[in-house]
Amino acid sequence: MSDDRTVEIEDYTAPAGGWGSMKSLVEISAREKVGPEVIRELARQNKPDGFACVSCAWGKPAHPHVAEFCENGAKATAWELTSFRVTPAFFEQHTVSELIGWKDYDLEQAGRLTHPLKYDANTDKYAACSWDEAFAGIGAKLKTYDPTKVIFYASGRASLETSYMYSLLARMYGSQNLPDSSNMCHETTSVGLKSAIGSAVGTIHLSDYEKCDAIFYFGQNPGVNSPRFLHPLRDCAKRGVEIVVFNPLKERGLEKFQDPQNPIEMVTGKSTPIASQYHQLKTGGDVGAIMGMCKYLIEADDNAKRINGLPVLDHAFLAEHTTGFEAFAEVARATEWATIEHESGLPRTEIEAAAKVYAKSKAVIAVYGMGLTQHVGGIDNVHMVVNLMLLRGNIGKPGAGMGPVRGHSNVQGQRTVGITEKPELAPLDKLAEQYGFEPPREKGWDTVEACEAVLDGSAQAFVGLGGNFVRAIPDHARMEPKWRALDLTVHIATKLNRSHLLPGETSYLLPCLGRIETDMQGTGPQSVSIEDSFSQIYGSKGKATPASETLLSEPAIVAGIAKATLAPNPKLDWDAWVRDYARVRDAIEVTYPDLFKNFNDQMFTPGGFWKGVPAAHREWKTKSGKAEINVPQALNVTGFEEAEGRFRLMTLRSNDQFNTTVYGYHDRFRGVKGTRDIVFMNRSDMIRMGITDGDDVDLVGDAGDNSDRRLNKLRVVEYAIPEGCLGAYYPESNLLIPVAHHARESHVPAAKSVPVRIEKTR
Ligand SMILES: Nc1nc2c(c(=O)[nH]1)N[C@H]1C(S)=C(S)[C@@H](COP(=O)(O)OP(=O)(O)OC[C@H]3O[C@@H](n4cnc5c(=O)[nH]c(N)nc54)[C@H](O)[C@@H]3O)O[C@H]1N2
Ligand SMILES: Nc1nc2c(c(=O)[nH]1)N[C@H]1C(S)=C(S)[C@@H](COP(=O)(O)OP(=O)(O)OC[C@H]3O[C@@H](n4cnc5c(=O)[nH]c(N)nc54)[C@H](O)[C@@H]3O)O[C@H]1N2
Ligand SMILES: [Mo]
Repeated sequence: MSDDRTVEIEDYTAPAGGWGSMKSLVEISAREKVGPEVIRELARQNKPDGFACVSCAWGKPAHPHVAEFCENGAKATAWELTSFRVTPAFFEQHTVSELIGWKDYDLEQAGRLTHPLKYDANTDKYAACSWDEAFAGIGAKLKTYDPTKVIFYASGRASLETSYMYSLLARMYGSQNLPDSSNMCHETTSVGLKSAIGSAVGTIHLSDYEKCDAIFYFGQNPGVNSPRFLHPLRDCAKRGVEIVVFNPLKERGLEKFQDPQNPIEMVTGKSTPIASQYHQLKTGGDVGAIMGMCKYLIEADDNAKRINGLPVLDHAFLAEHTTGFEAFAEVARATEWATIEHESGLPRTEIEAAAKVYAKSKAVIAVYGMGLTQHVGGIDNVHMVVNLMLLRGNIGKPGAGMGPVRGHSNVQGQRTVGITEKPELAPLDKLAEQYGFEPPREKGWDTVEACEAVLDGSAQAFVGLGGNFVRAIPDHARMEPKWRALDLTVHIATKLNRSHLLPGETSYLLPCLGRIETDMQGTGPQSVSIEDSFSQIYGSKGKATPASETLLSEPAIVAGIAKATLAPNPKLDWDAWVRDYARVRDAIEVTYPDLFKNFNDQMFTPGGFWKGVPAAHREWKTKSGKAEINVPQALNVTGFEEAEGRFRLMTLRSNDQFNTTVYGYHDRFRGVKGTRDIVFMNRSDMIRMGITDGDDVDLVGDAGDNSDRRLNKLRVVEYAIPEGCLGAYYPESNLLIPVAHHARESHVPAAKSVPVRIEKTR
């Protein structure tokens, strides 16, 4: 069932990209037994007239490369176009109790789901049912609940059209419980950027990478999670742009890159070094490190003023565009270097070296990902990056700005078209007028609140549009038993995963088309649209043969549930929308006239069309009307105190996974082969604890909340990771994270600094 699971741990010295990525691609294509169709589809991937990759949210250039896909994007395509199928016969052979013992890898490797299924508690099996039966069954159940107790979750892959329909379904039903995967991901950005600069998203365009002269890069791993970013990064490095990285781990994509599309590099083995400075700070040490840089810059500016030298800060910008500078400057001046060094784990010399690059640069981009957002003090992290950028006016000018790298291909877009639990973020009055109904006005549940509602029994039902929710959230051992107490669970999915194996009293599994497949409806083949990390919106056309004739598209499934659940509404014809998705886009344009002007005409613009971001042109939609410089609550963002024996665990993605989808057991760049059951550990910590490389240890939760959380038998890998920090793979390690351990305000689970202890496995 599994692929090669011979365990080997060794240093991997090759660059990101290169032959390693070619080999990895060939391996997965062979394993999925994909047909020649995959080659045709790869040639269409991320092209103006093709389909938008189902992997990450990186931008799709107007003038793409011949092959505008990366190793991991190609894996995602092969994964969706696999020749394996999970038919009703599969479920006749396996009970749910048996399947729940399977590994994440084996469940998804079984193949694409083909038929709608209903769980039968008597046989403990899923069995095929008709689509009509499924919709009628779900509708009948939903009608019996208090809508405010029903969760409508969405993973960030579904298109703008599906997402708009799904959010309408929930609100017309009476629920604002519309969390999406963003709640585990970049919600910290949405909250932190919104409060600081008045726009909840990144402020740069892809083309700004051609104009910047420095990049400050925090906690994002491009070689694995957004490999097409390696091309602009390589071009920047070649142009002499300084790339200053802050990351507890030396990630290969940030060190060197060999372009698989460049025959000379491939044949000669040449690669391009990426980072000009690499600072391996402690996990949770970014506020300390950035405070150090700000202190250096502010004090250098104070000195310049004293001697009538050139100012270091952009005072005109600060005066015209910001508030809060003086209060922040006081804190920065008063913070001791010893404290900064301790909290960041970096020596003053390193922090000053970084600050000097910042001081001399004219246009700086700040990049970040989960390394900043998934902490208790995640908002402080985001605010500190903004503070640094504002000191020299680096937001809202060419070649400069905030560049958060989003996760799922349409996660940003889902929020744009109404998938949000926050009433103030959806145009409720407009929806009320457009569709003649009274939408719920009270705040709904986000991911953490949905988990709490399942734990305390107040949630009645869960509907999931994609994702593997129960596996992606924290605290598995506490959550899973409670999940089965739900009255109804419905999953719309392409492949079997663990969440499906925790059925509620009544449970349906609804298989859908993937984005790469032909979506044939009444008016012909349909296109969908998505929004990337740069707020560019574009169309995507699926052309591959559907995995099964019995699949429905996501819009058709959402419409099916809606029609079975809601009273008919003369202002909304669900069937007409499914016949022609252009009508859904018309409706989106009516709801959001400013963002989606001429949506249908514009959606195939090469490179997409821009929805507009006010902060990108220095329009600050904040309370004060200016960009706000915030003082962080604390330099330590972990949310817990340091204590003897307590480690900061960061949960990581390997190079062989897409979230909870495990493609394989190798993590090439980190030198791990054949296993995911490892923990990265620093040499001095190992010596202090009498642990040697290859020993087995257990990780034990150390949150002090009287719950036992234990992950057994991980092999220790001696690794270049800062002292006091550990790394282990997600989702296996999620059981160590308490539900209550999340970012303040944004409620993103704090998966990058989890308090744990280590015990030798007995
Ligand atoms: N192939 C592939 N692509 C993906 C995904 C995938 O799983 N596989 N997932 C998609 C999704 S949904 C998302 S959200 C993105 C995630 O992409 P990323 O944002 O890159 O997320 P992670 O890999 O979880 O972690 C990012 C980095 O944070 C570093 N880090 C950990 N703690 C800290 C810290 O305290 N400070 C700093 N400065 N760094 C820290 C880690 O060492 C790691 O390099 O990728 C998307 N793309
Ligand atoms: N400890 C820890 N936990 C984390 C993270 C972390 O870094 N550390 N990261 C968090 C982040 S950033 C995220 S985004 C979450 C995401 O975590 P997941 O929920 O795992 O994300 P997905 O990739 O959306 O879910 C995979 C499932 O989506 C289904 N699927 C795939 N394609 C489609 C499709 O086209 N349509 C439909 N309907 N279904 C489809 C498949 O059945 C597949 O099993 O995990 C979060 N959890
Ligand atoms: Mo994500």
